[in-house]
Amino acid sequence: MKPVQELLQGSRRALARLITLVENSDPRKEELLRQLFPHTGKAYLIGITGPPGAGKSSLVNRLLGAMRKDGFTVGVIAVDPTSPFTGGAILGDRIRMQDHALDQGVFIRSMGTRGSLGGLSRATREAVQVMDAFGKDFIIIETVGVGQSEVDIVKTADSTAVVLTPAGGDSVQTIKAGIMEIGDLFVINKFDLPGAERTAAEVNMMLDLKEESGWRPPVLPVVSLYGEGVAELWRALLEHRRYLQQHGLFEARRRRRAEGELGELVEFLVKSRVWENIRTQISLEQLVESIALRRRDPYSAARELLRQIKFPF
Ligand SMILES: Nc1nc2c(ncn2[C@@H]2O[C@H](COP(=O)(O)OP(=O)(O)O)[C@@H](O)[C@H]2O)c(=O)[nH]1
Ligand SMILES: [Mg+2]
Repeated sequence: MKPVQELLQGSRRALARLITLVENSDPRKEELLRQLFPHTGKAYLIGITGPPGAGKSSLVNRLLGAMRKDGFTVGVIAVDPTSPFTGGAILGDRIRMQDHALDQGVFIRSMGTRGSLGGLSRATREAVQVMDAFGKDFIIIETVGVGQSEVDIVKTADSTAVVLTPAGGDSVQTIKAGIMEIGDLFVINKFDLPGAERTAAEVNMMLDLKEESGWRPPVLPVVSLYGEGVAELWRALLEHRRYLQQHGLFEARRRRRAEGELGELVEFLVKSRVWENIRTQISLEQLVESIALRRRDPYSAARELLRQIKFPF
């Protein structure tokens, strides 16, 4: 197919078009991704996560500067699952990262729940594949670290930086549950604000309490507003990459990612096939009614539905 050839030859227009295509679950998507697959697996994935307003986009903007100075090409996917209408968030990301709007070595894409039928994490992963095939050296995934699906998204990254801020004394305590586990690096952004030292100390304390497992995540003070600490963050990311490679952990992470991808796809295909069948062939109304009226239990109803479905795929 033509867009694939164009993409592989470096067309940014084809890149944009193909991402839109996968995002909209176009019928041609599967075939396109299949064609791209042999060209993927080269890009290094960096996850940037943290609460809304922590300064993730501002940080990515600065990080892009450091990465470009070293000559790397970068793709950015800014995911905002918090709102179905991502206009505002997209605008925010665009404004924060506008330093690189005209840079041919940078490609920025925003994604929200609206455009991604059937799972934001799958849509993100597929957009990553397109950017990877295009030839980006690094791909940054910025996502709000609030729910399970967002955490799942950054779990697929090679290195993940959790961005925290000094705002409020209890911020670290309240968010630690989901995202403390996934941080390979911790950024205390807005280090210009009061309480920053204390937040950093708290995070360090929490990390010290964790069992040693080789890599001790660094806690890095950053002021994205002025670019302070960004060079150190970039260095720490490269150091983490080196650590993964030297300890054979890089392959392990990729294997875990492949396992997750496969599981996700199996579930997705089964689920969509099942509902496709149910919707087109079986009248659900009566069954629903009989469960609601307590004439029938949902387990046996579900089994009856599944017995009528045509497999295989
Ligand atoms: N004081 C201060 N404000 C910052 C810093 N970094 C970002 N901000 C501000 O925090 C707000 C949210 O930033 P944004 O990058 O959009 O956060 P995101 O939602 O995590 O992507 C913006 O008003 C930024 O200007 C910083 O280092 N210090
Ligand atoms: Mg943002």
